Amino acid sequence: MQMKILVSDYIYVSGEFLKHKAVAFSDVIEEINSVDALRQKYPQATLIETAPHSVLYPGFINSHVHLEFSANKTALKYGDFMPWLDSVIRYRDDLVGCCDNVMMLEACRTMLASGISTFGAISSFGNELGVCEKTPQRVVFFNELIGSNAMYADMLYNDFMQRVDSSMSCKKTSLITAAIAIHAPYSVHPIVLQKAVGVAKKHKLPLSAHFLESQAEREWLVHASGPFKDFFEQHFKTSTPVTNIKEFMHSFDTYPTHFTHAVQANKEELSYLASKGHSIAHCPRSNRYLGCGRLAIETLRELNMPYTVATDGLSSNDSLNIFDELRATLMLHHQAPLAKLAHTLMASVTSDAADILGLDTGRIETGKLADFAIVTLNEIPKREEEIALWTILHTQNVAALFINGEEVTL
Ligand code: MCF
Ligand code: FE
Repeated sequence: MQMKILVSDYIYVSGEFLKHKAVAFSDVIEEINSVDALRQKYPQATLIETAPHSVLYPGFINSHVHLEFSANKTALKYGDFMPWLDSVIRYRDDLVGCCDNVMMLEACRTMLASGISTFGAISSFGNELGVCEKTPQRVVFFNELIGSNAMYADMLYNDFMQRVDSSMSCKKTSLITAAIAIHAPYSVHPIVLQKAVGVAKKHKLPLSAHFLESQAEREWLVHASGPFKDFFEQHFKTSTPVTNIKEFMHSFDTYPTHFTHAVQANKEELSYLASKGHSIAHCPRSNRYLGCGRLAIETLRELNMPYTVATDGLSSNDSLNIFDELRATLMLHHQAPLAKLAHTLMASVTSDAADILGLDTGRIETGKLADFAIVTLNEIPKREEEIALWTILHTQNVAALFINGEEVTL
């Protein structure tokens, strides 16, 4: 593959911004050095110079998105979790039914434009596999297991396993990694849950689960009461939860899992999850729009627990732009030191996300896959310790994106 050399004012390496350096790469990163040294060593390489005030980042990773809900604009009710869930039950078939490939490819395009080179697609039907094969991005394809009724558990599990198999047999060039998503503690029967965790473990697939998203979920799992009681009585003719918080957490004891939301998890629970090597997907706009509250990222910090920032789907958001999400994160956590949080957030969508999902991207480092997002700032930042902050505040879309060493049309 043709070697290329990318030059930009700053390169984001190990959480710092290196000045006067360039990167030589094919489909993987060969070397980071001065442009002169690289030109001498790789005389045949194509030189790509970025605009003034540009910062070279690894391609961004959006760890959690529901593409199949991309048709939602006003159908789903925002403001409170249970009315939202009721509206999902009411409109899900319509929304998923009218969400065609054109619409989902448009959703992928929005993500590309904001610099997302990899996303985690949570799929409950498998309909979006074709789109995920087509899009230039890398996709961690999370096949969702859902179903709390033991009577249908086998049927749902078989359907789930067929979807897992399909995503495992994609061509290597489609850049798809098969993965497993457990929907939530209230909606998955513990027996099939355990089988699915076993599959993830056996094939070393990334594993994720929505967990303690709303106060209503907590009340249901702890006291078998609250708004979920009516919900289950009305839709599923049952009034007892299939599991409890401890049992659910223990199901993942032996395999590091990416838990989405965890807004209503207390310190003891977060500490337990951290002790088992788990991580959190933080979706601040989704949490705000569904009335779920604010994740205590200060507790995650205390526990040294890694987290990603992710958009969730258009089922609970207004855009899939990663910079919109990062700005919202800065606003929601108003008590956190601003520039320092901006730094943590850039790691949450690059190196931390890659480590959590087991990807060989997310870092500009020799040997890593050559995925780059180029951000062009309005001017050279007056203080270098604020580059991450100005990146988040001033960027809507990236200037260019490279995946596997190839520039992608935005
Ligand atoms: O993450 C948000 C809110 N929490 C839970 N689920 C979903 C979200 N966006 C879409 N979903 C999907 C979920 O994957 O909605 C369905 C599942 O397929 C809800 S259960 C009928
Ligand atoms: Fe979600």
